[in-house]
Amino acid sequence: MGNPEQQTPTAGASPAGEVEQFDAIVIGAGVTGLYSLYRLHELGLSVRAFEDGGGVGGTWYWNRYPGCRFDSESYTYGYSFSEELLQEWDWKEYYSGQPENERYLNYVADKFDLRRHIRFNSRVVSAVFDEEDDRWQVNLQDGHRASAQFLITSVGILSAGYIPDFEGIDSFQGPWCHTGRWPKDGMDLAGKRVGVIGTGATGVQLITEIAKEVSHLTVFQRTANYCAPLRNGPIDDEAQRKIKASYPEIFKMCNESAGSFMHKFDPRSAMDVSPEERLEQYERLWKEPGFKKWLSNFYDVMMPGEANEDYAKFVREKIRQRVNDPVVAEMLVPKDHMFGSKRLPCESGYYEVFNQDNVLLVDVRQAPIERITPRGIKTSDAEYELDVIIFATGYDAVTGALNKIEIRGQGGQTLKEKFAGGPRTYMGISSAGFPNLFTINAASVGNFVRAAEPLVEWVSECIRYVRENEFTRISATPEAEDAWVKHVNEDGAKILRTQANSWFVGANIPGKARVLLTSPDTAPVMRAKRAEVAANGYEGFLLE
Ligand code: NA7
Repeated sequence: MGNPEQQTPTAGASPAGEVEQFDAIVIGAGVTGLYSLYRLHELGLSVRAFEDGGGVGGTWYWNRYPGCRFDSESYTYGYSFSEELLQEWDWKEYYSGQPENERYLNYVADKFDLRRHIRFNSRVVSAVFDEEDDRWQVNLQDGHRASAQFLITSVGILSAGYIPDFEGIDSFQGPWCHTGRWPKDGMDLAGKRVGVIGTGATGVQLITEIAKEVSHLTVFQRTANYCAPLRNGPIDDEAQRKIKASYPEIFKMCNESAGSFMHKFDPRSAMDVSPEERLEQYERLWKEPGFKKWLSNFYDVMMPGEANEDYAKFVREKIRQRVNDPVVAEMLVPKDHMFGSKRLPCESGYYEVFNQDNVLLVDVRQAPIERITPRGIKTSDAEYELDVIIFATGYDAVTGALNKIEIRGQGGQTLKEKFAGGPRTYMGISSAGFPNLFTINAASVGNFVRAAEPLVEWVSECIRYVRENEFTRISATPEAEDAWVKHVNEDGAKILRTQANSWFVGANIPGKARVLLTSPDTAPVMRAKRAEVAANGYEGFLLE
């Protein structure tokens, strides 16, 4: 499916052949791109963002599929940099849906007058570092060209959609799309026989919503997930007032937690209390909304080991209780990976969908998809006739969006070649041989905006330092990069996120190196490391 909004580019239409000159170029106008624009503009730099989409929002622009919403608390997900913005914006639901999230990011763009610095419908195809004048030459698909000293890739961690290379995909006679490119005008699913491939966080949200309108739904599941009730609801006026009065405390809590969420682990081990007390806590937290069920639980529930398996058993039982047919229930119960080793989807009635007469669950681990046919999907067992196919098959995470751009650094090497065995960066931000490039999308951890905001602030501060001290180049030293890669590999191996084959480690993409794609550190540790690096005159960076 193509771009839902094909318009002519807005800002920066320049005469043919002219190369626009800026201090900094930002690729992407999503959450990090918008804030990067804001900060760099505040510093007095001339900045331009190039955005592939027809509007701002990134993830919240493209993911228009039914059911798409936050599963972090809305009021922890907004920007914190402007008190005025915090007080002006009313989140309507505890876990806000895509339309409102897109509206919020548009509101931010308008409030801070960012739109005039963004050129929409502008796909960057290559960026080449000019070693003569220490500037990035950026080329767009439509032939537009621009140059800047600094290049910031705010291209998102989950933006390069992945559709498995199924044979016959183009022979299918009905409409099909990937959830991350849901058409702006929607898909007509009412009364249709719809097939969904994928049961990750996206599939779980989508399936629950579309099961209400389709005539028949076939869900192709390869791996069952541990899903837990989201328990969303509207924010009433009194709660709104309380939230607005508590932002300092809310953000303080987020800043102190490992993943920047407003939840704090119980410092006790699950195994140090009696089975009754353990179960009482599991049950009490299960009734709570969102991620609290595990992020406020005994700390070792989210670490490989006995407590983790104990909690997994509890969640499996919760799933069994909600599905009428015991055979289907067993198919939905995850048994092949640790609780929390994959991203945990939140749901609002997902399991009950499988009690509907018009819903069929197909196990494609046991009988894999062989091909897409003109009439539907053929597994090794049967052919399923469908009117519409939806791919909720995930993303080529973190490096995928970077690799779509030909980024050439010193000596003509490309970032794609350099990252072939996994990302080679210093703190996710900078890569040796790619001066003045900030791979901001490769450095976020946890609750996205909470992690992105301090990161963008650090990068802007770094750029200010470089300019004030009249350096023309900054890049990671090969030694700092080697040490960081070693840290990611060694310490990453111990954490829950590397234990299963998921996008966290690139294992969802055939042929992609299996490496932790983000930092193994908690958000507070990451911020402290970056602060120390800056305080030591950008230790680990080569300033020329
Ligand atoms: P995910 O979590 O990567 O899920 C993708 C799903 O697609 C998952 O169930 C996969 O099964 C399935 N998949 C992928 N390839 C195939 C093939 N070839 N056959 C059958 N099934 C397949 O992506 P999401 O979009 O759901 O979520 C991404 C993030 O967005 C999420 O973590 C949140 O942070 C928000 P598998 O599990 O690999 O067996």
